[in-house]
Amino acid sequence: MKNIILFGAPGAGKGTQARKIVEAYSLIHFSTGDILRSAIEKKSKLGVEAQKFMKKGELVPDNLVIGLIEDKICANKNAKGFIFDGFPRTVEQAIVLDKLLERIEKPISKMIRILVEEEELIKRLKNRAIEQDRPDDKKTEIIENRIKVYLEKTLPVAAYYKNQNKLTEIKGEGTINDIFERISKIL
Ligand code: B4P
Repeated sequence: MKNIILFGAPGAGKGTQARKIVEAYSLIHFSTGDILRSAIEKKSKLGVEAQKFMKKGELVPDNLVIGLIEDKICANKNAKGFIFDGFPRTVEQAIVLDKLLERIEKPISKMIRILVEEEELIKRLKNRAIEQDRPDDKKTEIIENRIKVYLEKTLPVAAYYKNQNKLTEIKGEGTINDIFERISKIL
């Protein structure tokens, strides 16, 4: 079983690459961002709560996000593996994920961190605002806050997996296919 975490700043291309990996390697895609956006669309209890944080570019609280992962892992115990896209985003989330995977004896195989310069991230997210109409991409202040939150709360997760010798970093600039090739070499 391969359990891979795709890691990077907002707009680094996690979702874009995760979709390609899932297709090529038949892994299960777990994107907390997609799940939360779908909950917002359905106006579920989770969605109403998550929207308050996402529209400001803040992280959704751990207690709301952690329940999602438990359900998904328990429902797919015999899968070939998972691609975790946008999760874990805090060290607390990483600790819970490790414990859950330990229970089924299928630990994280690798974290792949996609490195992209801040100027390029902002450019991509502004383009995405036009293409996909995502409210958290629309204002420069919100994008900047998401990058700040990433640096403060999410970046320590890379150090957490580096300590476990599971971190690999790749350059995330170039064409989508170039980056996919870099990831494929690692996988
Ligand atoms: P996410 O849905 O995870 O999205 P993201 O970080 O903004 O973007 P991603 O890196 O996936 O970029 P993409 O491939 O789309 O998070 C959204 C929000 O949800 C968070 O801010 C947070 O509030 C909340 N949330 C999610 N998970 C959470 C958790 N675990 N805990 C708490 N809160 C959580 O690429 C971006 C754009 O670039 C696209 O338009 C794409 O087409 C383009 N692009 C990609 N690769 C490119 C390339 N090589 N060249 C040019 N453009 C490229």
